[in-house]
Amino acid sequence: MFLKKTNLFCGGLSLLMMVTMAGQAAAETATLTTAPNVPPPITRKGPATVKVNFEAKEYVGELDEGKKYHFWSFGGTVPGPMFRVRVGDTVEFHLKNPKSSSQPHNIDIHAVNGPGGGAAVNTVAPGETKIFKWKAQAAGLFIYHCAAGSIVDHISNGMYGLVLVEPEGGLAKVDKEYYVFESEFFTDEDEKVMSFDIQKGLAEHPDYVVFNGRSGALMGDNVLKAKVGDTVRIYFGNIGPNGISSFHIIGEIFDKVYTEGALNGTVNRGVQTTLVPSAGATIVEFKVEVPGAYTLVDHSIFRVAKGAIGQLVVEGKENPKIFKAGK
Ligand SMILES: [Cu+2]
Repeated sequence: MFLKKTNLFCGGLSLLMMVTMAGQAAAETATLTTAPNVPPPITRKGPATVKVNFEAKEYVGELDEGKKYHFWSFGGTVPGPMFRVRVGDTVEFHLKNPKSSSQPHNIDIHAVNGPGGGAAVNTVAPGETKIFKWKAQAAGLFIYHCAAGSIVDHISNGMYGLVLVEPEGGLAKVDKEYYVFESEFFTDEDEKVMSFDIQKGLAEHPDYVVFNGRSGALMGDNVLKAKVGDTVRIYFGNIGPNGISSFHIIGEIFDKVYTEGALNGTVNRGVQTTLVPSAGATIVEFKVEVPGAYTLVDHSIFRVAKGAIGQLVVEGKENPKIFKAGK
C-alpha cells in the first residue's frame, strides 16, 4: 500500500498520521495533551488503528505552594495525558516503565473490555515496555489508572487520567474544551518531601483535594479562559480515591450534562451540580453570557479549603439583560 506522511501540530505536540492515497486513515499516533488542554476532535470518517505511547514517571513536584510531594504519574504530570479515539478504533497501547522507576506499573483503562481493563497483561517492571491491543466499543469519557501492587498507593500518588471515546460522527463543535481532574492526597505532612500516608487513606481523611494535581493549578495565571458567547465543554474526571465529587461552577448552570461520562444519547439539561463517583467522569457544556470570574468547586464545600477550587474567567461586553447590579 502506498502511504503518504503528514505532520500535524497541535499544542506543541505532533500527530503523525499515515494517510492512504485515498485519504482514509489507516494508522495514526494519538495526540497526548496535558491538563487543562484537550486533544483536537477526530475528523476522519471511519475507524483506524491508533497507537498510544505512555510512559510511567516517578518524580518530585509541587502539591501546594512550597510543599513538595513524591508523585507517581503517567508522563510526568498529574493527571496524566488525555487522549482521544473513536468508537470502532483499535488501540495499540504501549506502556513503558523507565529503568529509573522504583516500582512496577500498569494501566487499567475503563474503556477496555478485557481482564483488568488491560492491567492483567501490561504490568511493566522498571526498564520494560509492554503493548496490548483493545477495541473501543463504548462512546464516553473514561478514567484510566495504574492498578499495580496494592493499587491504593499508585492511585493516591497520581497515576490516573482521562480518555475520550468519541461516538461515530464526533461531538458537536464548541468554542472551548478543557480537561479538569479532581483527586485527593494523603500526606505525611511534616516531611520535607511528602509521601503517601496509608493510615489517612484508610481513614478517608485527605489533606488535599485538588483540581489538576496541585493546589492553585486553575488559579491566578492558570485560570481557564473564555469569551462572552462561547460554549464551553469541560471533560471532568474524579479518581477519589475515596471522595465522590459534587462538581459545580459558581454562577453557571450546566446546559448539558452527559451523566457519568456516557455518550449514549442521555443528556441532562439545566443542572446546577453533578455527582461524579470515584473513578468516574462527566462531560458538561454551558454557554457563558456574562463577563466575570466563575469558580469551579467540589461543592462538598470544606474541600475548597483543601484545594478543590479553580476559575474560569470570561471576558467580553456586559450583558445587562441577563445580569446587572441594581434595578
Ligand atoms: Cu503504578
